[in-house]
Amino acid sequence: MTLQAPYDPDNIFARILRGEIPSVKVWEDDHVLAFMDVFPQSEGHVLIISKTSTARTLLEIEPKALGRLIGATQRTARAVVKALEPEGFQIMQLNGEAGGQTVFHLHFHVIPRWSDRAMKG
Ligand code: DGP
Repeated sequence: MTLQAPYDPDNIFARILRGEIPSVKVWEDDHVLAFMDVFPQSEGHVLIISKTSTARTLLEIEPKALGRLIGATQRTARAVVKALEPEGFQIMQLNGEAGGQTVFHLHFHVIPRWSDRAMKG
């Protein structure tokens, strides 16, 4: 699948947004949703997505929606750090199949990390 493929309205995250697939929500507002990753790379791995943008990758999202998504990612990281007190964290954002992306609704990962716990993924 190329980076330019059209947005699939039945991708997993679109279905989560429509409530067709359950998710463990961390928080949401009118523009963004943060929810737990079902295949976590560490305890507290959270995904953040836009509710309004149908961008598949970082290349497509318009600046205002991107700003909201980045702001939500920072708020999520703060909440995860407060709750779990990791020694560090990773922000991950993958684009295209060759870039490791598996769900084609743009998303950011917040992945807490501890030096004494093996990294998954
Ligand atoms: P990426 O590889 O960047 O496209 O990440 C997609 C992430 O989505 C991956 O870490 C696993 C997660 N994921 C896949 N299916 C589901 C699902 O049905 N529910 C939730 N909560 N996460 C999912």
